[in-house]
Amino acid sequence: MTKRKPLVIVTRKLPDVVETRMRELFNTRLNSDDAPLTQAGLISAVKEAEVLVPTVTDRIDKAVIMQSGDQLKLIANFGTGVDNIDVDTALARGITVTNTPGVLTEDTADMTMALILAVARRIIEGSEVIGADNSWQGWSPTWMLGHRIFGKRLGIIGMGRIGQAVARRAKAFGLQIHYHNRKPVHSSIEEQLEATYWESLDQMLARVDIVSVNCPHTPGTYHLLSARRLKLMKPDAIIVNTARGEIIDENALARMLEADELGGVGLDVFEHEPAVNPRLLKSKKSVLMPHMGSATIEGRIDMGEKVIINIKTWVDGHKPPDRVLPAML
Ligand code: 8YV
Repeated sequence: MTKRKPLVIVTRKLPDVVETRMRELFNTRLNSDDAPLTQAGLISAVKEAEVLVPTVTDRIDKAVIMQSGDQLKLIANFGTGVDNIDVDTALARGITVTNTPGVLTEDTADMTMALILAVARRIIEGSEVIGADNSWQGWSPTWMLGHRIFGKRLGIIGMGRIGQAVARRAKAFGLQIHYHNRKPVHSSIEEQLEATYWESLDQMLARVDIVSVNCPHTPGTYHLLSARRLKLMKPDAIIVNTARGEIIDENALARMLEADELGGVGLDVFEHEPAVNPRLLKSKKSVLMPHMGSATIEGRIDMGEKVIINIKTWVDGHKPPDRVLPAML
């Protein structure tokens, strides 16, 4: 007996191998021109789909979920962060939500280190001096000086998979690892990373030279780096964010950069993506990236594979492995 194939609607273009496999397994509707769906487009999708595969660019809010048909049973997010989905409303309607944890850990940690180095060592500014028409006037002992990272203190906010992957890399670069988390990590991990736990984020912020944001965006972490907290930091401190823009009060951050109250920032994510605060754009001390933390072909294929496994397990009548549970939010 051949199994019925559920209608799976995918909101964005995914790597070819992922799309090919999805087509083999499911009745898959793809978005080959990759144009993001409007809210109205998302509503029509949830009226029809049994499984919706959204990404960070889709706002699956209460209004969307409340208009879904009874056939919608699974939202299999292509991405780890689920702040684009009203998970509580979905769960209350009996819709399972899954994500893709683990497979973008190393790539995101690499991007974090890249931003730390880019800001501290002025990599982008230096590269722009040569640029297409080489305006370099020659070497000078006092020109283009950045800051050494070896021996400095790194404060990681959020010591989950990505935070720990950042810590492993940072330790190899000679940084001292400090972290703030809801609770301390296992003592064996702390020992291995020689990491110091700070229950008080305020106290950690005042003492570190570099801050890396690696926690999820939840109601509890919205503007965790508020104007007040940003002011606690050393005036030459660097902040790097590869998590979600909403965790930092972006206006307050821009104001402090303008006032020369921070050493620099490296941002891969923004509060109102894809819009970027014009004041951040103007700052010479900012390195800005268009949400590329997990942008490797390997990572995106692995994410697709996770989405497929979650859907396939559900089709086969089992609990998908990467279910998002209320305790995680
Ligand atoms: C993804 C991310 O590219 O997985 C996440 O949470 O932030 C990104 O790296 C994006 O979310 C895909 O939906």
